[in-house]
Amino acid sequence: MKTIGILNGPNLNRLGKREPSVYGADTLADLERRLTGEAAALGVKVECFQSNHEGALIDKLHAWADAGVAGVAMNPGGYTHTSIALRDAVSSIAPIPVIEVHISNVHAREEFRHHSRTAGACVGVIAGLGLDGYSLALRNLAARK
Ligand code: DHK
Repeated sequence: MKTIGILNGPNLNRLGKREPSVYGADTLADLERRLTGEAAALGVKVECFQSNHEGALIDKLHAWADAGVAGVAMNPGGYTHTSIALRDAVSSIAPIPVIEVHISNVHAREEFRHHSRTAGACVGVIAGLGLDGYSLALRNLAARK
């Protein structure tokens, strides 16, 4: 059975409490439960990981690649806009597909959120669709050969 990684970066452990008007009322546990159920229906498995630390996110991408994950849905949080190292980590696990997910529409927010350093290494980007973005990424990754 295929495994899809769900990677969440800094401050996403605060989902449900953090600016609910931007990020919604569901918690990270709610999201991970939802994706686990959806994965079962798609005939795949998800492995979920969240960290507030850049290096831990990079280490997890490497570990998932070595373990043979079929793809990764990744919300790098604020590292989206700053991290060359995380982008390089995505490139380092090619050709494993990584889809970048943002809960909010980053393009409708502050200027500094308009540019992603990581997106160019990803196969696609979903932004502004709330937690549905993760479900759509999961469905796309599950359907890939
Ligand atoms: C999440 C964050 O933590 C922000 O730093 C990004 C992203 C947007 C999101 O919409 O999920 O700018």
